[in-house]
Amino acid sequence: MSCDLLLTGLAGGGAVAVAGDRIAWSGPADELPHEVEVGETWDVGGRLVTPGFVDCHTHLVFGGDRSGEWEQRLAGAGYEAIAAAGGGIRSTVAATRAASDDELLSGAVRRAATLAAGGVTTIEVKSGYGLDLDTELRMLRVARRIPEQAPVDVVTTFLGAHTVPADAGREADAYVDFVCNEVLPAVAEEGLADAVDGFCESIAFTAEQIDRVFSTATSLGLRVKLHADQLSDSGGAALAARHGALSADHLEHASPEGIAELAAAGSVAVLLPGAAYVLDDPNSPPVAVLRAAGVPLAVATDCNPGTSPLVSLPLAMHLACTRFGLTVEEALAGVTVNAARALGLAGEAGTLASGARADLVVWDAERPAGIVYWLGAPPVHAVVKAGRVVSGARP
Ligand code: DI6
Ligand code: FE
Repeated sequence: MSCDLLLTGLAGGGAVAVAGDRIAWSGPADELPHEVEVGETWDVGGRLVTPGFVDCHTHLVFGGDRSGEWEQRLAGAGYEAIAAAGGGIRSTVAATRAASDDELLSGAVRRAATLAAGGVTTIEVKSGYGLDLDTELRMLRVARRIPEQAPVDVVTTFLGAHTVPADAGREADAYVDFVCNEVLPAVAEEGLADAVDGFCESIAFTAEQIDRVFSTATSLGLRVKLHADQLSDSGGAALAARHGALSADHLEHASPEGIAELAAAGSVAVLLPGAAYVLDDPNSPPVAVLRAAGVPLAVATDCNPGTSPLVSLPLAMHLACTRFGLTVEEALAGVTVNAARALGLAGEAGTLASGARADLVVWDAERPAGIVYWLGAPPVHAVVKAGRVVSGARP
């Protein structure tokens, strides 16, 4: 075995060998097989090295800005009332349709680069602010181009069932027909999405409507995931489980029965504390019930212009610990191994196991808490993406 780069001197005495864009070996330094031929050696000086972080739930591609809406909420207006009055998601839909591809791409790249500066090397990006055929396809094409300009891999998710658009006087059922019969087949035909998501909520779609979207997705060979039980118990967790979802996300109001079904289906629970924080939602996901059921927990930013304008995954980890009661170790697993699993990338991302993509972060910290407790300045020392040092210097 030979490797191009050997990282030694990791906190805890570990070493990681990188060959090409893959991890060749990792483990205690004194167990490095003698036959390994080492190219360059990099002594990281006792620093913590983690897998590159995976942000497994974002809405990075959008037009416009909702800071005015946020000010309205500061003055007492409710999120659901703003949505019902035609603001909220629909205002971002109007701005996204009006934006050019270049405008959409430059905003998304700026946010992706900010996430990357906080240790993220893989990002899931959803559509859902187009809600017409052309703009949904444009959003996904733009998302796929983010890696041309930021050092991240992107996984795309089609979220046509985000809300019923204001135009064409469409009723929810007719809009769901349009998504199933016209948009989803076009998305699948062009290979633009890795998964399909929906917003199952009183202000969006019923479980029966999402059920139809998911059945269509499955028939087209696409895995599903769901915005489930965020604002109310809409039966989202059970619906996700019934379709073998990769993940059910939010879950503030999920029932114990729904959680038992998620556990049986092997779905990941993606916790999104940024949205709970920004909406000042006093409800937390039932973390103790999820833990007891053995549901893997992931943590993501939910970066979106309405409910979570958050571009730091370490800050999402911090909020998951302080607001949702996760331990630091759970938060770390939540942005690595479990986040990768929520994207169908187990073994490929979010792990230092041999064979995985060589995405690594060297932290100016000796222990995970040294990453998570900082607010606003993630202590990234260097980032290795697919075997190449993309930020920070090595001696
Ligand atoms: N993710 C979403 O898609 C919705 N809430 C959430 O947490 C709405 C996002 C928005 O208001 O634009
Ligand atoms: Fe979301």
